[in-house]
Amino acid sequence: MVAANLDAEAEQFQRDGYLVVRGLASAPEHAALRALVDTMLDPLQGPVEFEADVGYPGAPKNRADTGGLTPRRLLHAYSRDPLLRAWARDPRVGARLRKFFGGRAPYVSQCHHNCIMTKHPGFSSLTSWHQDIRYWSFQRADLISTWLALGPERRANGALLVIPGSHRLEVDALRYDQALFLRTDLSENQALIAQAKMVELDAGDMLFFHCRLFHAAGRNETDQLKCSLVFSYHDEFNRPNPGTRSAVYPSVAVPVSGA
Ligand SMILES: O=C(O)CCC(=O)C(=O)O
Repeated sequence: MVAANLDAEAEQFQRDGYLVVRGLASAPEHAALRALVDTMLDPLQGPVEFEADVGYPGAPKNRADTGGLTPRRLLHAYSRDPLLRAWARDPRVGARLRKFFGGRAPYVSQCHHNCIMTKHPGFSSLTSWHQDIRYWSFQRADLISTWLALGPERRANGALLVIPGSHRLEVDALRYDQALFLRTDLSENQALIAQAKMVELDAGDMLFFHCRLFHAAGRNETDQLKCSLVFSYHDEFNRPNPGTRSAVYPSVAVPVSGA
């Protein structure tokens, strides 16, 4: 029964480049994670990427500007706490990743994403259209990220937008800007972006998405913090290229049974 569901999920993932598993974390599980994250936000525990650091549209320009020290990502989630490590290596996640990787064993990267994404009321910036692989360096552009919602994610608080199937596109280099975001002034990019879908999540829902999937997100216009736990995975035969930032910390094997 579980295997049949995983097959169907894998088929959908391969086709669309993303998949949402509803209620993967139970209410006590996501409540415990959210309570843990709250302790990391007050007092703020580093390392942290601040809104002023991202340089995204709407972000304060400097840390000294109003809102500049608004946390955007609590970095190094894996090494922060045993509960976060357990989630990165949860067998329910691992079993799916192995399916999506065609039977190859998944490893969690400590170099990429590996963070708690926060979007605070007041000073959150939007993220333009991009593929996560743009700054990563692996033998193959075939990684998968997981995004566990720790509260509701809707348009109003900056839910993710994705372009289904875009992980299979070959996009000419001229269609990106210097920071490797899709140029929105080009009609062919506008036609692609017009296919976007919003990924609405509730606490405990997990989004799996491919590193070549184009995605974007808006600001948090509500008065409530949004936060999500995000890890990235590669398979046992897809290693980070030596000497790159993708190889700085070792990846960790993920158990795949017990899903
Ligand atoms: O929440 C957001 O603004 C999107 C973040 C994102 O796409 C990323 O960090 O790759």
